[in-house]
Amino acid sequence: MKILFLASEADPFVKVGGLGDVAGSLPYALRALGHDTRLVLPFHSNLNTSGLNMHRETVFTVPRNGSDEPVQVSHTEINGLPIYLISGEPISKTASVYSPIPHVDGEKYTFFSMAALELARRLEWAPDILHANDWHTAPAVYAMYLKKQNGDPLFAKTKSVLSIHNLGFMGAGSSEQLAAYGLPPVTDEALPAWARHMPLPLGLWAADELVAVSPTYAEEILTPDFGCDLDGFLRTRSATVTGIVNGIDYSLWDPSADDSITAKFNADHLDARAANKAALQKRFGLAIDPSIPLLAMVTRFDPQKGVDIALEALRHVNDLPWQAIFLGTGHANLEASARRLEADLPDRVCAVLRFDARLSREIYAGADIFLMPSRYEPCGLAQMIAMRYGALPLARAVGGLRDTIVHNQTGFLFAGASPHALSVSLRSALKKFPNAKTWRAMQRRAMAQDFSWARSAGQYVELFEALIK
Ligand code: NHF
Repeated sequence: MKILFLASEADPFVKVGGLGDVAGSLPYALRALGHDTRLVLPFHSNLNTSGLNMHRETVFTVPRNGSDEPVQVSHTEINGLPIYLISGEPISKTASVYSPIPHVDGEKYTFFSMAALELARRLEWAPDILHANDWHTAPAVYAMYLKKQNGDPLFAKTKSVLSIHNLGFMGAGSSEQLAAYGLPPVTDEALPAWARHMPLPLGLWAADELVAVSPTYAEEILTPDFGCDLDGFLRTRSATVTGIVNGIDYSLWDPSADDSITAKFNADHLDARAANKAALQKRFGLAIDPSIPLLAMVTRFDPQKGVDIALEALRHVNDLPWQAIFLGTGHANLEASARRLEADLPDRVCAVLRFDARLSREIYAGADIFLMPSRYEPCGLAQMIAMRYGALPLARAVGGLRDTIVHNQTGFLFAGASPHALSVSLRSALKKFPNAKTWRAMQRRAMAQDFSWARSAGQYVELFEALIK
């Protein structure tokens, strides 16, 4: 199959969130399964292209409000995967992948989406599958739908798939930009009126298949609690909604080969893991004691992630022995709450308020329990990494967390997004911790899970094949 894969960000060029991990892995995994996958990204000036051989592929224009908007395309290759980087005025305007100004991103990603489709034409490369991701590339799905309606032969056989990594971000405020590139509102009343001219809803409306990044998230978005007011519309499309859990890159996340950690280890040599915990305790001025459970949270400090829930819950279990490290940055009020807990419990809590990829690895390798009390979690990657490194996740049973963690087997799940629910679950996990035999058995089971990309790419391929049949 020929698969045109569009994304706003991809590792190793740039990674802002989980989408960067996905777009930095899935296209390679699809290619490894024998499919002609090609990745298209916007060429932001802050992209890391060091060591890559880049060459100018082509230049062309896309129509915008009666004039022509110039597009330049560069080409490179990583591990055999062709990658096209799109430049042009709307993209060079900002150095960063996402701007806080809605219409700036609306302009950029509508331009990018239109340019990516036009690129396929210039390459005379008719894709079997157009695979878009989130709101940024959803306009391509809608634009292709319109092109097909107008009898465009290039896309006559192309099917579109839109992956939903986060339904909450829809690209609001881009209506004028969509119109400028010739994308009118839809009139279908199945879509709520406010959504008829917004990038993500248009993509959800036009795509042949919708993929949520976990089976549970696929169910959740059909409900009022998680549907962001599109649940009614999504229920009308429920036959075309599936869930496929993301993977993690096993070569990048491997505790037996990770140079960032103090002591490498694997499931057969878990003893060696203790040195990582001791190193963390020492570095952060905590009592160096293997018998005290070390809790950790590595996250964006965002209400979605439930940092506030974790901070409050720890106060509820203050009668038990534990230590905790928080790593991440984000909302100022959440950072301040973390600082307060650290000030109140200085000998057991450490708040490291920065982005630190290396330290995150040391934490995965040394922590005993990894907290993820997310309010919603489409898939979640950190719990899979934690399991791979033998840190047992303690997470809310939501979205991908529910699909990847087996309660009391590979981690701990609890139901409500509240400090009380978390503290009850944490209390029972902390009680289990002194039983080294059971704990180790859980760690081994967690480490043995298969979260490889090969597995999810296989599921995507099955879906693509069914679509084009
Ligand atoms: O893993 C990549 C990521 C997910 O749960 C995560 C999220 C955003 O919130 O699919 O997208």
